[in-house]
Amino acid sequence: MTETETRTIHDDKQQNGAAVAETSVEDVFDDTYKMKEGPKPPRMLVWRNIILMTLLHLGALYGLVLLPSASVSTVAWTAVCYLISALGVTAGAHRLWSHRSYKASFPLRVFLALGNSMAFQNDIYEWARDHRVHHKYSETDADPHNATRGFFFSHVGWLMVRKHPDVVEKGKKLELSDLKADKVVMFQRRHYKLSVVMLCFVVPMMVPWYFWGESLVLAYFVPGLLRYAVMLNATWLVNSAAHLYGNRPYDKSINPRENPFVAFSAIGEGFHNYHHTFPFDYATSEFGVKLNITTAFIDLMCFMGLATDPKSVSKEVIMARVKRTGEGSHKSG
Ligand code: ST9
Ligand code: ZN
Ligand code: ZN
Repeated sequence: MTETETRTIHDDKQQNGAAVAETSVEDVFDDTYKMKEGPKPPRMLVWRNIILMTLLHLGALYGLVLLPSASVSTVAWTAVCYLISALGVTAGAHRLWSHRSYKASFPLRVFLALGNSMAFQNDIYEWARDHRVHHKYSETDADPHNATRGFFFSHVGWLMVRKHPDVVEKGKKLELSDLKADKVVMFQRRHYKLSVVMLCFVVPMMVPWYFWGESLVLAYFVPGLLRYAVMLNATWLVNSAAHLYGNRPYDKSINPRENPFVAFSAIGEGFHNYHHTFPFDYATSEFGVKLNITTAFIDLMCFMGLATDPKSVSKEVIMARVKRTGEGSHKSG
């Protein structure tokens, strides 16, 4: 980002009445990092994760077989669980805690932390630490899901091996004091395992059984395992597909791309060339709520007074960037 762009964004915020200092979040690409020369460290498989991921996906397949026999209420409940857990990642761990792209009140942070435990994608602190290091050292050894290592590694393979030492080395130097100071984040980290058991598995299973008499087996496999596995894969597609397939209207020098299918399944997180170019924009896109339920949700929270100070980028700054570094595929809507 040029100095003029930074200043324009800052001016925009002041015009919008947002009394926030320029973000200190370390989510901007650091081109001074150079990967170490010589042979790469050996790949160390983590068999526990490989086995658990395989079992989860087999369970999800069985959930798919059971799906036609689920009641309408159970299908609707599965969608509700998908939405709440997805928001805990998109509006919570990602746009709020990783990028600080808006401010959230205490009740909203509690809701997002509960949704985040329902999503079972590591606690908010760990998720945001890995995500900041992903933006700062994108597509290098210090990126936890470095997409230059291929689709499978960036999708799920990175969760089945020990991290590259540079991820840990660079991650330890990140500024994370904002996360440590957030009581909701640290409370969720302290009670993470119990919160996951309750919110990712027990609650999704017990509600259909208790309230409308669904069988416990179906309620475990459909709103539980199937919903969890689909949501995980929708998230992972941002790291894999949206780093490999799609247009690059904002910056052709980086891998992340605009991918409408990923945007749809990840409730607004597939506009990835825009997002890596302007990581502090609360909408992660210049097109507002289009294919972007998360932006609609944050707008609603702002309307209700539960969120404030959404940061966005002016059209002039976007268009200047499109002209300067885009590949010529920019569309106006
Ligand atoms: C999951 C995460 O699925 C998904 C994240 C996706 C991110 C997507 C981003 C895209 C944009 C947003 C889009 C959202 C869309 C949502 C759509 C919703 C529909 N910095 O990790 P360990 C240190 S999780 C600094 O064990 P190993 C640290 O001291 C799924 N330090 O490393 C740490 O200790 P602690 C369920 C770091 O041994 C220690 O090292 N979970 C950093 O190499 C050890 O850390 C799983 O599958 C860092 N970045 O093991 C298992 N990293 O944490 C998850 C580490 O106590 N993971 N340190 O401070 C694991 O089992 C392991 O992490 C491992 C690596 C085996 C992968
Ligand atoms: Zn990315
Ligand atoms: Zn991000």
